[in-house]
Amino acid sequence: MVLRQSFLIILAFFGMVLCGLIYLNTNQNSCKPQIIEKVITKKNWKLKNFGLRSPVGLVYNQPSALVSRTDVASVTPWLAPIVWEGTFDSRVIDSIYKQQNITIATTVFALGKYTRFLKDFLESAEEHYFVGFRVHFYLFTDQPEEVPNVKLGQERYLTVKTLPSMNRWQDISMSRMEILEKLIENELASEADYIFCLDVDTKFYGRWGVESLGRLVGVIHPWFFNVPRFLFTYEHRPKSQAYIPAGKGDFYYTGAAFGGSLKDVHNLTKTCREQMNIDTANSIEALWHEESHLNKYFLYNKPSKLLSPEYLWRDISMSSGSVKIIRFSHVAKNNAEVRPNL
Ligand code: 48C
Repeated sequence: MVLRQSFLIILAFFGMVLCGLIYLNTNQNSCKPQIIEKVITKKNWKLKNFGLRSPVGLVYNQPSALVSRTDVASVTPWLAPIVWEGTFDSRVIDSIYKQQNITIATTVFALGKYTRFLKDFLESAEEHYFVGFRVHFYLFTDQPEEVPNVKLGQERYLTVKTLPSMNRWQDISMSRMEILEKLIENELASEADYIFCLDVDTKFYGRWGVESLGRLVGVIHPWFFNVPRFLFTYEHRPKSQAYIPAGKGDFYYTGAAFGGSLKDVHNLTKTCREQMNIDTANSIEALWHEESHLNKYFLYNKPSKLLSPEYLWRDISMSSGSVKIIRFSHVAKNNAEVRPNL
């Protein structure tokens, strides 16, 4: 009797093991296509990893491990460079990136009366913005007929995309995140290596070059680079997805210029769009719209490179001690006159 029982127990055990193996095998097989499919469909927005190859024949001054600018910080606590004039050698960095066949996509939005800024933006970009490198401008506007005819140099491209007009300037500004997210998803995967998203009521006055390239790039806001963070205009209402608690925050980044690799900027724009949708559903709009969400994102997803306010100044007429060169600046405008009235 005992012998019979033990035989049955052993039989049942091996039966379960066999079933388990069959189950695993079939499920594993059914899992496998999903895993493989995920890998195949996952877009390959990898940054081309060229490294920092430097040409043999390049002649330049000896760099110093001891001497640098003492009036500004050139690295963050998480060891991201902060780019200021005098912290890089443009010849060295150009020679490094010249060897890489890169394309920088650049988006700019000009709806309503903001089309008036396009001529200066594009003409000054031709003079100062990634000069000598391949740049593809993507210009979004509700009035394609108002796009000025600006002569672009070699390897410089402009694609105009038409958008419906919007009544609130806040909506125009915020809608950029979703449009950028979809542009990267649908068009840029094979077209570009880096992307920068810039305000159009701006003008270039000095070099903006490959020293600005990086995985995830934030620009320090010109009004807040030299003040304590309790003065930063973060969103401090916990109800908003852009909420940053009092006493928290690294820098105040501008929403008028940001960029990086396609993969990172896609994640940034997607996250900001999702957060803004949640706020809308909760009937709240962050204090400074997508800029508030950008600052929340950069607090928890630290930029790998920061650009000093040289890269987005407040107004060309006002300079400041540590800002030795103004490369790109908002232009003076009458907001009431130029923005759509509600
Ligand atoms: O294209 C427009 N039209 C508008 O009426 C308002 C904003 N915009 C776009 O959004 C421009 O590209 C602006 O640069 C950007 C939002 N930024 C500003 O309005 C100010 N620089 C704060």
